[in-house]
Amino acid sequence: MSVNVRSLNEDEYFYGHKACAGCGCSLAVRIALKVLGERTVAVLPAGCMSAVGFIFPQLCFGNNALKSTFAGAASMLTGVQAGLRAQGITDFQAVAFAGDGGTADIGLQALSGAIDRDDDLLYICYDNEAYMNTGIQKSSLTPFGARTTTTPAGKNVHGNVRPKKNLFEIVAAHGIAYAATASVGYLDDYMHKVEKASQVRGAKFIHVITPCPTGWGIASDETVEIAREVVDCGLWYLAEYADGEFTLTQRPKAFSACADYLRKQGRFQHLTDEDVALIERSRDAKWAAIRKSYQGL
Ligand SMILES: Cc1ncc(C[n+]2csc(CCOP(=O)(O)OP(=O)(O)O)c2C)c(N)n1
Ligand code: SF4
Ligand SMILES: [Mg+2]
Repeated sequence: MSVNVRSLNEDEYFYGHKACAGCGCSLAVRIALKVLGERTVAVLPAGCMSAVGFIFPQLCFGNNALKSTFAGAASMLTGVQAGLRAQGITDFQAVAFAGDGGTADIGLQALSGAIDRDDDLLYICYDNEAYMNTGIQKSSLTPFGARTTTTPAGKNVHGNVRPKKNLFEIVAAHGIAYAATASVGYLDDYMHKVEKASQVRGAKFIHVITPCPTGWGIASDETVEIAREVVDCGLWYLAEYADGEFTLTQRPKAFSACADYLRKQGRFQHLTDEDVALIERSRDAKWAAIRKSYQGL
């Protein structure tokens, strides 16, 4: 039987950390570790989750955990799991928790190498859509129109002018054993995917959307609601890739309005109606492509 809220491990492995109230990223780390269990070795590169988790002497992991260089989460995890196996230890899970900057930008080469070697590891990218730990700078997973400290909103330029990188499809294009997208707004789906990944041998990747109240300009009790809305309005989608096929794990019947999702967040307050219409058109184009190549509709 697959894991659910009732069967989820009651033990905590990520607690007492210093994340902001309502941090969606800490929820993703906490829940994944509850699914993976105590015999998990976690690697976290520079980023909010390592910054809030490794504050000596208040270390916050109940399982083994290491901090890596910003670029090197995947390669350190390769070494960790190979080292354990060399000692004859096989009853463990190896997982990385890396941010969008640490994954889609500086860590992409190490991740690509680990997938290419089909190393037996799970790489979870928690995506808060900017370099939050260093003060909200744009990454390649920052969405179009978002205001960050490096993509300010003014009269002529309305925040980020580039679209969000298609990281899930880039990872899948490696022919990886298992990859999935998820959202902390749909925790059952996320838990199920973490569990599924833990049962697959080889390289696995999960890209989970994790709102950041501080960087997104939302209240700390809106995290889960916003993480649901981004899926419901079609700006994020829940899917899997395995055996060479893409599958949707949630079939949206009708999208809610993108404007409702965007206007709730401080980082999108400057958007004009034309900007919102442009975002909706690019959502529709993305979904036209999804409908052509994904199963499950
Ligand atoms: C080589 C290197 N460059 C820059 C930094 C500074 N740095 C630490 S965390 C961070 C931002 C990380 O962003 P992301 O990966 O999205 O994680 P988040 O902070 O959002 O959780 C940066 C730029 C660093 N530690 N190492
Ligand atoms: S800045 Fe954002 S991602 Fe970082 S700890 Fe705070 S809420 Fe979490
Ligand atoms: Mg980030």
